[in-house]
Amino acid sequence: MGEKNEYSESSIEILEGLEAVRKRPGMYIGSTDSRGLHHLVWEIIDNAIDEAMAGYGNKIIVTIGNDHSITVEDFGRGIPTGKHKSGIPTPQVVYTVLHAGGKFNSSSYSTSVGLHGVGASVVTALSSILEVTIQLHGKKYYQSYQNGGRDISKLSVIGDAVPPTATGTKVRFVPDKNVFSTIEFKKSVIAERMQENAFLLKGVELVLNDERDHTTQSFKYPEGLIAYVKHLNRDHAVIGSPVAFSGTSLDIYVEVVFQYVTDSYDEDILSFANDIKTLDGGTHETGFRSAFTRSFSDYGRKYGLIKDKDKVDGSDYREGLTAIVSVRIPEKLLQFEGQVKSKLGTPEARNAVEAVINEKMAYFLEENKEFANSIINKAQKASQVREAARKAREDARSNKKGKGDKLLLSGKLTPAQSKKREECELILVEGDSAGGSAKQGRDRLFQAILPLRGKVINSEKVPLSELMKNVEINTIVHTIGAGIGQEFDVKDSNYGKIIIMTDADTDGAHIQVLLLTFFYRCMRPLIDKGMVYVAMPPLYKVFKGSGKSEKFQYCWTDEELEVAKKNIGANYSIQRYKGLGEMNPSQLWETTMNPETRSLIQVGIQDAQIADHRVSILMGQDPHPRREWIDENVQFTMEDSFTKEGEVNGK
Ligand code: 1YM
Repeated sequence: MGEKNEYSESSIEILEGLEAVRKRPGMYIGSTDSRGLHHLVWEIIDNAIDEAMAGYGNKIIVTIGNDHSITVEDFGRGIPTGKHKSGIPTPQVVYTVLHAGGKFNSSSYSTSVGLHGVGASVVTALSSILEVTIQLHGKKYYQSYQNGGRDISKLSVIGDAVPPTATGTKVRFVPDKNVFSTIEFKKSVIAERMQENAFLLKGVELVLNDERDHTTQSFKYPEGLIAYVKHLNRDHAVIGSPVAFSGTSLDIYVEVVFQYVTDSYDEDILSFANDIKTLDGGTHETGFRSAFTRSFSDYGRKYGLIKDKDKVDGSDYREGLTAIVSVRIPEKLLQFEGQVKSKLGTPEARNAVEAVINEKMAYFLEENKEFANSIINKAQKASQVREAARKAREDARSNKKGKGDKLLLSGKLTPAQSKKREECELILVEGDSAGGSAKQGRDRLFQAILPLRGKVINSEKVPLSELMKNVEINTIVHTIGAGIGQEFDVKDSNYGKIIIMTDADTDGAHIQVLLLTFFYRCMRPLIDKGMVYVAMPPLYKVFKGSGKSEKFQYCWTDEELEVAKKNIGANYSIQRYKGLGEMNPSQLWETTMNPETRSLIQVGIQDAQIADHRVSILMGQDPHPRREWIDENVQFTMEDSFTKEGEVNGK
């Protein structure tokens, strides 16, 4: 192979002229719109990235000029300035000779393996000017290619390197405005790509200057992929810190980082092969999935957490998972698939990833039993929801004769008249008697009433597959009509608001907690979208005089009661409402259901999480502390845990 530079200089194949590129730019960069324009930037940046990845230079500076130029500067070895075997200076070969198939860059993990495919000369062909400045051997070299590479200056020394030991490459180009439909570079597009590269190039600083608005952004992540996962999960509630593994197997270096979130069912797996994003996954991702599943299920079986009858599958372990899988594969093994080469084909990558995960994950789970147990528990719930969803779909299919029939599953639902689903409200009412008042008092145009008899089943104690057998839950699921669990699609909801209306007492609080837990676990998008509310019946009615008086006031809190007492004067009486049933239909409408006068509390994700957590604690083995605890702590009044937003107290 000889010395590196010699090798590179002699391995360039000359295949085509730049004329071909100028004639049919789309063939080389995909399109001549904004996307194609940015392709030019990636070509140049990728060369700088390759150099940093090979271990040369720890900073890359990109500048968007206010003259429609882009400048990329790195502090690597500098493109060799000697003559290529063809007699042409190497930089000129790099920037004016189309190459295909020939290996440009000898670093063993190079990204430039015909992926970004086309090479820097394409940028020259589609630019009015491209200039390269190289610092090497204590000198500063310069060459320019103008007019799509038709006019080429001599490669010349224009001064000394500063400092004399400095090395690196700087390229500036201005895209040809006659080629592109736009020559406006988009800061956000460039920044996003640079940030992604910075996560992968642990510790290398990528700086983006924009001369148009005098801004500078810097991306540098000594934590690498760990920082990437944190970044991806930045707006989520996470479980613990990211977990990171790395190791080498079959000559392939594997790095995996993952972290779970509690506020999403989605799995978000990003994969990279030699720092190229593999949007369509491939063998490394397959290896990750299978080893990940296997590690958890081996552990679960070993400790008797998972039984053979459990139908936990891989996707259940990946609910709420954010993961990055990155492999470095020697060039000779690297192979991509698919039209856009966005899928890794290297078969060894699967085995390598599996080997690394199997080994490291087994240790990790043993050493972090609490985490392991909680994820297995979570996966079991996910599998139950999946199973329940499947059953529900089957039931719906066998029951459904025509559209809308699923609503008839509940004999108790009093539907709303409006066909505009988003304006309709489903009011879940505790008890048949309050349900009766609510039916009479409601606005039949948009309010549907579903009375819930007795306690809603406790979704913590009962497997979710059983949950669907519970009449109340089953009725709710079919009434909302949007599925359950992973199958849930909020777009199909028959209602824009789901309102939980219970008595303001312990049992009512209990029902609220159970329903919220159910929505949180099984219909989370309803909560994410702020469609779940808790109704607030008043606690008191204060009358002037003995109680027959026309003058009275409803109070929702003790503070309001105090104010009301003062307003009314010395002679008052107070009625304390113990349940919705104590109100007649018109009182119920006026105080709790009429959008003009009612108080609703919009349930936020945190409230639901708190409810979920409470259920987990409360519904454990020992029943005794339960009621006590609920009495003391669960007062779903406005002062408590609910976020008070959306509609509040219209009085
Ligand atoms: C702003 C763009 O292109 N940097 C860059 C490119 C090269 C090298 C270093 C380099 C590579 C090698 C040896 C090698 C390239 N060299 C060639 C070729 N920044 C930018 N930095 N020495 C220097 O791969 O062995 C092509 S790219 F082929 F001329 F060696």
